[in-house]
Amino acid sequence: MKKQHIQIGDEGFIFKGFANDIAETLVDTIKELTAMSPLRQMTTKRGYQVKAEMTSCGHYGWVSDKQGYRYEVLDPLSQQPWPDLPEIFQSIAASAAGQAGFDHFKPDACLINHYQPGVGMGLHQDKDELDLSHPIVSISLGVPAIFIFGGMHRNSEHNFYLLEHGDVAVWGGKDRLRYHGIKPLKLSHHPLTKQSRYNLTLRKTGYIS
Ligand code: MD6
Ligand code: FE
Repeated sequence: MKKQHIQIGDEGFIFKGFANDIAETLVDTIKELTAMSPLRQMTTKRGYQVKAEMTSCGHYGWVSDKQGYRYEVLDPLSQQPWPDLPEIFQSIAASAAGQAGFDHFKPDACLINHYQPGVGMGLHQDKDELDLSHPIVSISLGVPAIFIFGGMHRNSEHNFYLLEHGDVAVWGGKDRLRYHGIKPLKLSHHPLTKQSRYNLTLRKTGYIS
């Protein structure tokens, strides 16, 4: 049976339940990864705390501190390389990207976000990657969230979409730099994640590895 998908842009899609069959394995894998590179709250250049807890796996990890945003090959907490990108992350991401029309997607970075009730993420663009021809693949796990999908400017009109456990969003091409965010999480419960939500965003940084 072909799964339902929602088109959110010319080259942007939400594939409902795309990761349902492996969702429990993904959550277990996140727990293994965060035992190696723990979730932590980062700060921005201006000294604000990023509310969602974050960590990374893959060759590059996304880091924010007083120097700003960037990709780093070492986890600043341990000064060790980030954990390897699990094969199951790579394969689900490549298959979702393929469904969206982006063949041969080979991510080298995966940002893991963890949200508790009341925590969201403000409107932002994902533009720290060097090669913007690759899409971003985003996997939602646990408690549902409302995704805000805007345009090329912070104040462009925006739409709201529900991202539920197992949903996979993919966007790239002309939608790659659209502003987006997550509304503060409502109090809810999921058997695998309790009151929280995880989001995996898989990227190809375009940096030489
Ligand atoms: C989230 N996601 O879903 C936050 N960025 O928790 C993102 O910021 C995001 O879902 C780029 C592409 C897909 C995303
Ligand atoms: Fe983003």
